[in-house]
Amino acid sequence: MRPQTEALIVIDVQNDFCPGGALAVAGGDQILAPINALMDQFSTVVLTQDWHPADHSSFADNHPGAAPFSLTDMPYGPQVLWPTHCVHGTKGAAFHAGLKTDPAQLIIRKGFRPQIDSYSAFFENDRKTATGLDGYLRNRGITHLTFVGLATDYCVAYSALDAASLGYQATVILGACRAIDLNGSLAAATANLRAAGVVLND
Ligand code: VGL
Ligand code: ZN
Repeated sequence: MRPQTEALIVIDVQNDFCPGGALAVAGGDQILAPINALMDQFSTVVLTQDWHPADHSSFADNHPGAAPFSLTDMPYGPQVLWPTHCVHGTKGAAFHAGLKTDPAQLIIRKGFRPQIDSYSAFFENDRKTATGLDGYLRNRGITHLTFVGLATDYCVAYSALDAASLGYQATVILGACRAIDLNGSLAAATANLRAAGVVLND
């Protein structure tokens, strides 16, 4: 068992990010076994869930004429327009049935405000609106975070980068993550993670 100062943060292991889902990440279901096994080592396990209303502004479907995976300008900066995914309450938004959820003490939902997307478990894409996760972890004296889940280059990377900038020791276990890899986003994300001092493990 790891020290009580460590937490495992499991990002968005939801049906829509797994094979057959609306925004399927290749091999997304291959990480279930390693994540489930890792949970046994941590006294604090947090799960996140991408949790969008149907009218969410990150969906290409809500921008007439826009193609999925194209970029748009939001008041907070450029935003990828995604296929409609993880609509709250749908099967696609549910955790993959193979993910152990009993060990989780907290489930953080993010991306529920129609006008702001949220990749990070800490801050929405305006980089200002907090999810509350930092307060929860700090309150419990947690200083070391290990990140796993989907997708490496979006929600996992943004979460780990925010963790580092908030002062946590952050590690990403790449073998327990899978990437979307849109226009070089995986290489960019790993470079940013290394530059921020996030430890990348197999
Ligand atoms: C994610 C794109 C859109 C993720 C969520 O979980 O990485 N990516 N929404
Ligand atoms: Zn999303």
